[in-house]
Amino acid sequence: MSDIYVIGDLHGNLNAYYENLKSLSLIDDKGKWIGKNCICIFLGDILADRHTNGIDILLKIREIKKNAEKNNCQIQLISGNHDYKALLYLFTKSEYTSYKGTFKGLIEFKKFASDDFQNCNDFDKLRNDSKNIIYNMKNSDKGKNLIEIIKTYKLVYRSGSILFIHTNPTYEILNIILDKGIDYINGIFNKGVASLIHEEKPINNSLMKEFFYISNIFLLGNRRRNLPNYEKEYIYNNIYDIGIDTIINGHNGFGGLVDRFDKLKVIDIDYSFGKKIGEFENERSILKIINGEIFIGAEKYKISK
Ligand SMILES: [Mn+2]
Repeated sequence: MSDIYVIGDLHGNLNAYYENLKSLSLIDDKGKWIGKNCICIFLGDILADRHTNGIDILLKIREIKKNAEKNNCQIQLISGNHDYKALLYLFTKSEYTSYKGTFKGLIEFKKFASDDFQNCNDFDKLRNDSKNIIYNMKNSDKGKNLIEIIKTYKLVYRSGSILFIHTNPTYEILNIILDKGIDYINGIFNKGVASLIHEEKPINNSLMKEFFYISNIFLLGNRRRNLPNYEKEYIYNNIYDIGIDTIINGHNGFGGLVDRFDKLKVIDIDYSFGKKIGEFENERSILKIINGEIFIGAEKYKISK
């Protein structure tokens, strides 16, 4: 089994990106990829979050991807609720946020806006320029690179017996994984994102209905707490029966082992939600799995099997 490195919620903070990757020895001081023979998973909440460098982070991830592949490493990118809201903001007319302060990062799409909006500091107003923003994204090198990496977002990733998702595992998320399977879910998500980006009116067809249905279960229907006891037995046992014994997520800010049910563990690696900026040693949202052993957080404390 390859070693696995996981980076939790970066909230659009480029410094947190550098510090987290450096502390896992995945990049050097210049940001160049130095990891070998591993899987590196970003757990989402990069775009449209509290800081305004999400686009830069995604472009960095696209850049390191090439060197990572040369070193026999895979980069996996999982969508958070904020990344998904960025897509809704740009490519649909639907409501995209109710908590304004936490979506500050949307303003960075100004990079692709027309001249009239270059001094705009209100992302609600900036949305009026979305036609130009999309046009300029599709017709600039930077924008094309951004679209390319956005199209690689997944909703869920599995490596061996470990499942990676953005939010805490709700009953609905685990049930749809049992029902549809991981490849199917990611397939719908990838096709849906591509359709949002590339088609003029992608909304009213069965693919898009299913895309929104599945995305909402993973990213908007979240209950920000652990599964209540009455929901655990059936769903955890069935998840364990398909070979999954560990679920790793970000999003909640619980930080650490949050649940253990028989042989199934749920681990949250978001240490910076709502309170910290994620730049400092004790705020890192990271986890590594070396030779099957799990080490979590800034102290890299080991979780017993
Ligand atoms: Mn989140």
